[in-house]
Amino acid sequence: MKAAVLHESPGKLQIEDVRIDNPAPHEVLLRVGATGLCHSDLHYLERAYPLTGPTILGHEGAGVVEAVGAEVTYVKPGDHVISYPTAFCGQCEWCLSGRPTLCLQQGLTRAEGQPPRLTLSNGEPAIQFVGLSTFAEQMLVHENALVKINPDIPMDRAALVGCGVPTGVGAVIRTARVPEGATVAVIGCGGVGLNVIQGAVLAGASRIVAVDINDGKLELAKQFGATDTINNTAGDAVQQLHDLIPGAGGVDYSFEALGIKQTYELAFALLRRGGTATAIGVPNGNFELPMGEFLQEKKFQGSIMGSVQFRRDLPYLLDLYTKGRLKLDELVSNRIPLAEINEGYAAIGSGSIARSVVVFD
Ligand code: COD
Ligand code: ZN
Ligand code: ZN
Repeated sequence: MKAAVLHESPGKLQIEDVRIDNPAPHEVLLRVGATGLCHSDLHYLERAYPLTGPTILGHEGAGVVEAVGAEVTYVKPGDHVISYPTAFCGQCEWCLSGRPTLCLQQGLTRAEGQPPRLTLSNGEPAIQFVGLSTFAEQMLVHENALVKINPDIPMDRAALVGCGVPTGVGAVIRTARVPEGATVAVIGCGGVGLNVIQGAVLAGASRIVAVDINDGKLELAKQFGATDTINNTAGDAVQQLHDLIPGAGGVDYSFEALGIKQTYELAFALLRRGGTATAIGVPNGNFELPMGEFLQEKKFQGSIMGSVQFRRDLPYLLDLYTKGRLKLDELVSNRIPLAEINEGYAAIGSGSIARSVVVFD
């Protein structure tokens, strides 16, 4: 099968022939239908991340089951599924306390000494990114990384529910649990930030202020439900917020959906007394917060994969889509073949792109 391999970081993806193994007892072989270009993979292409070997990236995907291991009972060939990066072991303290996105993920990958799931044509094993590697025609994953979906949902839209949609919506409704009527600011209105905005709409936020450096992305933000926009290259964003909501002192909830020091610090600076900042991005370095403001009960917290329980929440999100309460069609700006994946990433900053999706025939 063909797959997009990263040999060094920073670097470009190379399309290569890769051998995929047969399913072990608890594994499932998938034919990938579609996979989204999330910024988290781009961090590996752009920043110097230590790779332990040639890596097949991609973590936002949907597909059809081709074969299952001897012990698999959850799915059968022909089922449509979405994969999720935080597979659950079902036995650790976090799984058992209802927080599977924090699972230690023990025993879900192949043990040392077992044949690798993925092998390059020169015989070298390929690293499987977060146990998935969706930038490929096929995937071999643990059954606990999958959720079954209604086969009527188109693959390109289903793929986005494998990361961007739950990461953004979940940060609002599961991690921060934003109450009705609260004011919200969202920094970074890309594939994930637009879904934070959708989450804030679902939560019944009274004001949803979108912050971005790109006017095109701010236009998209309005289409997804932002009530106000701030271009933070056009003057101090904190002052612009105070002008938009006079006398409030900031917002109740802010969300960082990019992953740089400046936007981490901005997320905290946009808060009013008692407010909560939720960071989704991984910062490119350490950041500083004014410690005195913690005496005003301001909070700063992280969110991974929207804190969702994916076999409960992904079908819920697809149900909202089916009922017209969640926008997925509008998220897919561009459909491309795997061979154009580097060009797809080069276009991620374009104002008209919400998400580019690789589709397979
Ligand atoms: N200020 C405000 N907005 C900015 C700035 C800035 N200085 N610079 C860029 N932006 C905007 C861009 O114009 C764009 O609209 C947006 O930020 C970024 O959008 P995308 O589409 O490039 O990125 P996403 O939405 O795909 O990804 C955002 C993440 C936060 C998920 C990602 O960057 C990240 O940090 N991932 C690591 C964390 C992780 O692994 N999460 C779980 C899986 S995703
Ligand atoms: Zn992602
Ligand atoms: Zn676990």
